[in-house]
Amino acid sequence: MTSKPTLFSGIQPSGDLMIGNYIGSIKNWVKMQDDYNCLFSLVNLHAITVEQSPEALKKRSLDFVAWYLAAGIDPDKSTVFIQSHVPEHSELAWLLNCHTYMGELNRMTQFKDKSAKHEQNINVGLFDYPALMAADILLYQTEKVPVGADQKQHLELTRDLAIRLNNKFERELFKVPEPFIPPTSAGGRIMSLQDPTAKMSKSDENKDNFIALADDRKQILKKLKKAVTDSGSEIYYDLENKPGVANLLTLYSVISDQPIDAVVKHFEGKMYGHLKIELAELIADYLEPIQNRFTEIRSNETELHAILTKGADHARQQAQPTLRAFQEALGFVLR
Ligand code: ATP
Ligand code: LTN
Repeated sequence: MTSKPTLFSGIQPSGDLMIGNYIGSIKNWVKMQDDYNCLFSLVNLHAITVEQSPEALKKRSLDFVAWYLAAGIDPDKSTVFIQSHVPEHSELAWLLNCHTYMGELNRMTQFKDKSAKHEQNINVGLFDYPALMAADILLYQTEKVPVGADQKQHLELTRDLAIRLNNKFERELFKVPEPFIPPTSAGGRIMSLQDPTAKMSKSDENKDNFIALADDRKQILKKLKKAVTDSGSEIYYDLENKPGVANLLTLYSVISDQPIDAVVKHFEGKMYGHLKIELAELIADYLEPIQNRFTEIRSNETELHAILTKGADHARQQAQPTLRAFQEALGFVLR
């Protein structure tokens, strides 16, 4: 067994993986890979809380795993797996359901947002999404969870559940996990290109709102040229009054690995148009090698399946002791 602390994170195979997902989470996964016992999951049980086309879901699942690897996740260091391959996630989710209050789930803003967006399909899974997410995390005695700012509330619920159950059963059933969320100025919340007051989302119907990891140079330039900026013409960082420009500066800063101040200085006396064009080139140059690796990795499905099988076996091994200990605490007769 490893002595490194455990880190867990996941992404739903919905929509087109985009730059916000990369900056808010995957980029940090890669950085933290050496210091933690990492598990990175493709959370398909979460994805079906909104309607998915089965063929698209299947293709996209392998695409996303290939993007993880292309971005720098090393399957020899980290456990990469598909959530549904490890049935312990669903099992623990049920046990947690019986300790999660309706009132707690009712307060979740993601549930409110998604119910408004999918009025015809407000299913029980969508409501219960955070209990499954808590199961993902608690199953592995996770200490760190690198995610974007939109997941903060779900992580607080996960922590509350861990504390509640440890107290109730008077033993340390679960580690209480810490979120790892970059500040907004460092990419914790990348905003939509057309509406910089809303979060960038990979399932957005309007693809002009996000830069997909698969977008080519021409598409990136077109999307950025169309990006909504703010009144005035001076380039400086003001999240409240100039959210559009602040978002572009944040993207520039994170991708070029320079502090925002240096980026603002670089654009002193220049126009919004300069910022957009330079940013497009920067992102296209950054994504190009990742896209090339993606194409290569994605072309070998046998290898992808082998990585996922090994990942699922490894994850199951790590999950079982925690699940059994909780079943024991609940008074289940163990087999
Ligand atoms: P969907 O639109 O399908 O709900 P999403 O784009 O919100 O998807 P998720 O699968 O929910 O993506 O999240 C994957 C990871 O990306 C999470 O860690 C999430 O916090 C992060 N993330 C999502 N959107 C952003 C964003 N705009 N800025 C920074 N991080 C983000
Ligand atoms: N809800 C997350 C995806 C997710 C997740 C997790 C993230 C599901 N389970 C466990 C971190 C840890 C989202 O990004 N929407």
